[in-house]
Amino acid sequence: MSKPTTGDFTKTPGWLDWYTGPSKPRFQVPAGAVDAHCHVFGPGAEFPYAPERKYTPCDASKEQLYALRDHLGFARNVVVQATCHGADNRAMVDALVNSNGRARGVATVRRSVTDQELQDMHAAGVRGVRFNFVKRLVDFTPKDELLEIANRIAPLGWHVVIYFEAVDLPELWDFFTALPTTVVVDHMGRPDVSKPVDGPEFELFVKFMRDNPNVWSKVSCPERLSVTGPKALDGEQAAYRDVVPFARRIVEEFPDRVLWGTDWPHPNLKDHMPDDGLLVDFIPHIATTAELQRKLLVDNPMRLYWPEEA
Ligand code: 0GY
Repeated sequence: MSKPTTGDFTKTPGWLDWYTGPSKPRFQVPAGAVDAHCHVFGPGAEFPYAPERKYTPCDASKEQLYALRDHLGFARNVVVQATCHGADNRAMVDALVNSNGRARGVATVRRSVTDQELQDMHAAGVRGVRFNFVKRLVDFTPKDELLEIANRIAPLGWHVVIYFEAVDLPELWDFFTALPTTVVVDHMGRPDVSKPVDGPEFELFVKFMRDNPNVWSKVSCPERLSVTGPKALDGEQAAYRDVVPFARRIVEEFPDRVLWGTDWPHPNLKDHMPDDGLLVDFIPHIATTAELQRKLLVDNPMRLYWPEEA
């Protein structure tokens, strides 16, 4: 793949560029697999980063994303609006309309969005909005504004993607359970994987999914959650092995409500940048049968993002 550039902006100090030479995964994903969580950044010279952003990334273009898709053996992408673009969805929408129908998107909108803008985004392939509660990434948005947005996008058949840290789930519970749409949680609600998989914190997340059949989870981002890191101990064990029990538990208990994504180009990683091929090789450790793999990578994302073809 080509090298990352910086466009007209200065990257956040210490910013890690995405991995330019991802390995070819040993795990072959099923035909029609969807990378259901990835981003584009800029390029900044064409699609400027938002003034209110909390970080300035390296550029990560649609061409680079689609080259990675092909390299890893995936068929489609779900491009999620990244916080560095705020509520300016142009880079994400541009990626969708230049994907030959092989990408759908998740936008960030404010209360001021017009019905026509929502219709236009729908025509481009947007199928959801993202509500972000991670304080290092975004400023606070009032819950009444978010609920108003959720009620406006519900008739379009869109869903809400929520991003939050595990410790904040109790406080956010009532708001989440009041949402009128399918709700997709990013990265399993960011569990602290140094705590037990059957401890109270993760049990609460499992209960959240169990009690609310409209809640789905992305079992993504082991590289973000792992303490043990990418190094496998021996041939038998996965990279990011401390995340395996958490993701596997969710896949096995909720096989019809899980999604997987690379999270390319991996914003805000401080210690290491993952080899995307290695991330794909993580999948059979958390979805251990061909049936679970097909649901995770094909059936579920198709039902949510391309229901007309599912
Ligand atoms: C992710 C995670 C992060 C960032 C964003 O939109 C974003 O800036 O999502 C993060 O820093 O944890 O899903 O890409």
